[in-house]
Amino acid sequence: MKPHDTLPYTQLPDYSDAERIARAHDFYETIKTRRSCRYFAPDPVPREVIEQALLAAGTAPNGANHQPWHFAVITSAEKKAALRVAAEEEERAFYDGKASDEWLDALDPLGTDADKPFLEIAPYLIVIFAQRKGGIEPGDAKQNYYVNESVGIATGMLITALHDAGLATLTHTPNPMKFLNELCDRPATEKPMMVLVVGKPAPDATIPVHATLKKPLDQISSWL
Ligand code: IYR
Repeated sequence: MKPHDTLPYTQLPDYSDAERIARAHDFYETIKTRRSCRYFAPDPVPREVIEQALLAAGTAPNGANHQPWHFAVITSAEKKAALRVAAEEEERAFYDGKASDEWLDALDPLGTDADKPFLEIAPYLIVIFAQRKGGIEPGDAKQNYYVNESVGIATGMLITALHDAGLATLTHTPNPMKFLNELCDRPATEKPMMVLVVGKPAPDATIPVHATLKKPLDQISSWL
């Protein structure tokens, strides 16, 4: 390594192997109950939960530590309604012709369609933007690196943090998403990546059986 400013890395607890194994099992038990939820309760959720989850997301590994993300948190009924109108218009085009038959067949077991009432029911819509340019200091316009990877990891950590707080989420991806820049007052240099719908699940929420079928370890990994 070349000389650079350093600090000792002492924050990781030195668990025993048994503790590590137990914790790995416990975490899997927690995270395996995460589901994409399409039925939300209108109940309010404290803003502090969202703030802490966003701070957790902001610790994600990323290119050159430029942290190339922005989270626009929509809470106003007017903005949610406007987002729903725009998203449903695009979803109608998608489901009524733009999407290939193969794509629609793949979505069939999820039961999704162009109706997105949850966009007005859930207490929070977090619109996630990727910054192609930025850097570390506010106002910087440097090149950012590994932007999609960085924002993808941060989004995964955000979903995980919200799940850990007992909240349901849905990654919603209207296509195309350009309308989100204006709606959220974000510059054209930022690319909207997805809308994360956040809240409590409705008491009668259901999940598609299809979504519960997870590939076993021997299919998702190889050991060399
Ligand atoms: N964006 C659409 C379609 C959609 C696409 C995939 I791939 C999904 O896993 C789910 C939905 C929608 O939100 O309905």
